Amino acid sequence: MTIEINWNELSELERIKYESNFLRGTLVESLADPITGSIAFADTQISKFHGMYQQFDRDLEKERKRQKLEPAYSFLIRVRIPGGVVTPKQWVQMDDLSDQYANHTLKLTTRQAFQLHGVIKTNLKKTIQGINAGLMDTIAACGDVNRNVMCHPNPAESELHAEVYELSRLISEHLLPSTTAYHEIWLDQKLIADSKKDVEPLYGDRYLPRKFKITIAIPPYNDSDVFSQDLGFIAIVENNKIIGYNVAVGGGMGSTFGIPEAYPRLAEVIGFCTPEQVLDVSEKILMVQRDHGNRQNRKRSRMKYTIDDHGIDWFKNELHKYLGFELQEPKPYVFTRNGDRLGWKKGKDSKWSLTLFVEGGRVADRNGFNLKLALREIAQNIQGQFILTGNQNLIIANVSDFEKKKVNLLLKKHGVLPGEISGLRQNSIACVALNTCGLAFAEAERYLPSLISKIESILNVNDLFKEEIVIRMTGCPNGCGRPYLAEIGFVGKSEGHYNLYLGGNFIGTRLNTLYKETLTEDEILAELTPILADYAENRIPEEKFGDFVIRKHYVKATLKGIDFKH
Ligand code: SRM
Ligand code: SF4
Repeated sequence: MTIEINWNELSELERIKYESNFLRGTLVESLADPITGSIAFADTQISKFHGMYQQFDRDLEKERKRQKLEPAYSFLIRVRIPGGVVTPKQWVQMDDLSDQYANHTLKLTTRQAFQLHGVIKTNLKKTIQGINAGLMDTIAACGDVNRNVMCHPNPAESELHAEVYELSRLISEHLLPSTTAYHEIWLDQKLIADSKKDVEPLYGDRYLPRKFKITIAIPPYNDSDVFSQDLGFIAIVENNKIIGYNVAVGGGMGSTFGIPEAYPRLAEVIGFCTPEQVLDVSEKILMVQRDHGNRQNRKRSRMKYTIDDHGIDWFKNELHKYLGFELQEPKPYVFTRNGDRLGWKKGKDSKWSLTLFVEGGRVADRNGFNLKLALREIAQNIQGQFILTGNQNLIIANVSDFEKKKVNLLLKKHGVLPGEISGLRQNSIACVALNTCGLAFAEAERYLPSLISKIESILNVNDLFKEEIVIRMTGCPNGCGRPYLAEIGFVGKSEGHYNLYLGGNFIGTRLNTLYKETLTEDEILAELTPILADYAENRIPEEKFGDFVIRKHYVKATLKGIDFKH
């Protein structure tokens, strides 16, 4: 029986996905079109499922318009790396590709993935082939599918961490789309003559209503912001063994100015499952969202809204029907922090790991601070692993005593061994924003470092330089740097103007609250100066900044996403 689809009721993307013939669209034709550096509109949507976004250089926008030229189109390519783990060889491969085809930088994202920026259309295929030659891929790194699966970032830390890393890989593989379009288009694998043979048993022919995100946390570290994800697993450890996972559903950061029905929301813990049930639970939660998510309005199509529209009890019941069994009662757990713990640490087998601060996740060589070169040489000289964290940082993991010395020497040689970094900067995240992000209203990655330097002057006066405070900035309300979980959050409103949010907590379990709107830099500093002075003077021992601003009534705690105001 065929079901009639009333396309008029659905978002335009639904038809594009349906008509794409399992993600083929007219990508081959678009790539071959020599007239333009862009691809057809429908292909810009379908290419996301293959791990790339069409963009243009926004710094050149006005000048190109003046010269009556089309925008300077290029693409970002996102590499799927479950758990963020790559070999040193793969690091070198990515470094090579960034120089050959991209803008000579690597971006380490907030979801433990690599991004290459500035790849022009004629280099797309070569770049994707290069990534695949390095045994990585970009499948489902973007699009209405399950995205890169995150987890606690250091499998070298202990057997428990290795176990969650392996699980993140398995979940990622299990939820991949099955279409062969990627292999045909990018890797020149044989065209399937009758593409009707393609089926998507999990996703169906219109895939998910919207993107879907998963992470796994191991308490006490909430280092991948488990409550910001559609689906979060919280490992429950007894006698040094993972006995299972609490299941949290319905997180998401995206919101929109002027649309109150689009808001950030924290995931809720709905139960507990055994390690053997994780794949099934992931699959069935994704299927509930596939079948019940909103396909009319993409502003309301994330799973967080499916849950708020139908209620958490409905969602749980529905999930239990799909599963054929019930989740157990959730187990107690405690988080003590989010963010990364920087510096050298000894892990299992007496091997060392260095968590290195990478400002804004941008790996580049600048003014004698040659991070990119240093990491390349390190990768050429050690075994072990390179691990991208969920906070845009990098762990050089699993190295011997001898290799540790080499790493330190190479960092020093290239000017990277940092002086002391403030507790604020250590806990900073900035999304990409300008010049590549088409949705940015304001700078983030290119601006936050200098704003932090100015806030550090205030911290110094108040003897707070070492105090760890979570600060995050995004260039628009979509929330790519998870700003609504920060103790100090900035969201770009227009060029040079930001909303200031206060009152997220240090453990990533509370949304922050709008404190002041549309501030310039001078206004930001003027607002923060007395609050930080008050904090230094009047906090109770061990009190974190985000808790202090609530206790002192600078803002009220946001208890539910639906109450979040811009
Ligand atoms: Fe994001 C869209 C960059 C993590 C929520 N995100 C975008 C795009 C692709 C802009 C676009 O659609 O044209 C950005 C590309 C900018 C560029 O030039 O690179 C972009 N997002 C990023 C990255 C690179 C930010 C970073 O600096 O690290 C992160 C890549 C992650 C990855 O490797 O997959 C990134 N994005 C996130 C996160 C954080 C997370 O996943 O933990 C969020 C918030 C969590 C969530 O999904 O709710 C996030 N991005 C969005 C949204 C809002 C989604 C929503 O529900 O409303 C958009 C816009 C959209 O989808 O319509 C978006
Ligand atoms: Fe772009 Fe907005 Fe995401 Fe920043 S938060 S990368 S400006 S979409």
